[in-house]
Amino acid sequence: MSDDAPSLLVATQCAVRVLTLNRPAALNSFTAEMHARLRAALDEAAGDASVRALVVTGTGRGFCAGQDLNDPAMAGPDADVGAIVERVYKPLALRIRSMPVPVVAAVNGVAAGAGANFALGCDLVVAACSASFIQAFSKIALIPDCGGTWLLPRLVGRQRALGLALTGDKLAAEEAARIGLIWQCVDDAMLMDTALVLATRLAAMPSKALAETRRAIDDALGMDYASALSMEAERQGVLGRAPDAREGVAAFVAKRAPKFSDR
Ligand code: T3D
Repeated sequence: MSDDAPSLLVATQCAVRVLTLNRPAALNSFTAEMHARLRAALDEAAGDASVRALVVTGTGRGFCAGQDLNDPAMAGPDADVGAIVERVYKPLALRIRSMPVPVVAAVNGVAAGAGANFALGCDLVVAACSASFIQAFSKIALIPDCGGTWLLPRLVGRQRALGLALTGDKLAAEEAARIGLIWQCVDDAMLMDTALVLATRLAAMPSKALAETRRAIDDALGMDYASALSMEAERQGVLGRAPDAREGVAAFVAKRAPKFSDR
């Protein structure tokens, strides 16, 4: 691969935007430059009404190995790691979580450090059977970032979160699916087809309601039962008055496919 190859590839298939991390020689680890491209591409997709689902994946044998430990701007001896996490990893995690459309991670190979948590922060994670997840932070004397401390215990419970984070052991995709860390593990050859079929299906669904579902589930995790029920009533009220809900009901009654447009 030439040094001039873009570190992020952007493609569109119907209503699905596919973002591919493209630094395979370094297992698609994050440089400042790749962060900037990814951020711009996510912002652009969020603002483009024709985009109704997103797939993120990587080229080569890795999905993403987290921070590029050779990037002097971000991992050199003088790097302020806390400031970097605040400046790039926190906004990345929040951007994914606030996308107006569903985000599917198609994990094609090893996902380590912030690369693992970037994937786990997506709405649905589909991984190739040969892929793996590594909370590599403890091996370089750091804690999980890019949302790892929040995501891991919520996805797999405190004991498994600590097991993964303290040991930094590699977790095979099949086991990740078995314990509920990810949505699905598929044959390597089926990864992109599976992710694209899933994303295309989600793209035809009511985007606004899907994004509100994500927000409600995340918010409910911090609420008591009664508060969650009140939150559901309030937000259902807003969605119920929106055009997509009217279209959904009208399509059901008319026995036709709905055409959703809210975003
Ligand atoms: O600024 C900050 O630091 C704050 C942000 C922190 C967030 C983080 O993500 S911290 C965690 C950083 N990531 C890691 O610690 C993972 C480092 N990589 C690995 O442990 C291993 O590469 C893997 C377990 C992921 C894969 O192992 P393996 O044996 O399959 O591949 P490999 O031979 O180690 O790597 C292949 C190439 O990718 C190799 O380059 P080479 O020798 O062929 O020229 C290797 O150096 C390169 N590579 C892999 N990971 C990184 C990397 N280069 C730079 N940065 C990496 N993170």
